[in-house]
Amino acid sequence: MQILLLNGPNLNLLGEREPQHYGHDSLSAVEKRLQEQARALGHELNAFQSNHEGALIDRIQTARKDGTAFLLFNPGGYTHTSVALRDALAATRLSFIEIHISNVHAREPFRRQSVFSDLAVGVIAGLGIQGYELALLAADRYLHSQKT
Ligand code: CA2
Repeated sequence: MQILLLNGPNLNLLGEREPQHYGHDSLSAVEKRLQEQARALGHELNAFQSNHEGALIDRIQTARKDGTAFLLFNPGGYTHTSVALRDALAATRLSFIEIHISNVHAREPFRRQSVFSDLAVGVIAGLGIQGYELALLAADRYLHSQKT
């Protein structure tokens, strides 16, 4: 099945700065690894990152029509603010897992609030880059459970 890995603003900087929060891997290394892992599970994974809210909304709307069955989504800083992205997810009714590399609950109080979590199948936070891999495994199980 088709899975979309969507990353929001500043995640293109992965591996370049703030390794104490976000680790040492680059985004392209994470995307490549996840694509290989998805292929091994019999899925195809497409990856998209943008620093722009509208571009992320457009990609979510396209996902509805292009056969995407599941979304792995790290909304970055939009996690805490973007009603427009939330509306796009609600409108397209795509199933998704919300991913945070850092433990948003152990940082500034404003990071504890997400506008997405109540719509998500699940939320992973604080497990580093590994969170993406765990989310993919959970998505695989979810997709299999939906088939039966
Ligand atoms: O922990 C996460 O994955 C976040 O979604 C990352 C966002 C932050 O605003 C959220 O509260 C939690 C920030 C992404 C910034 O990514 C960077 C990566 C490397 C260097 C600098 C920023």
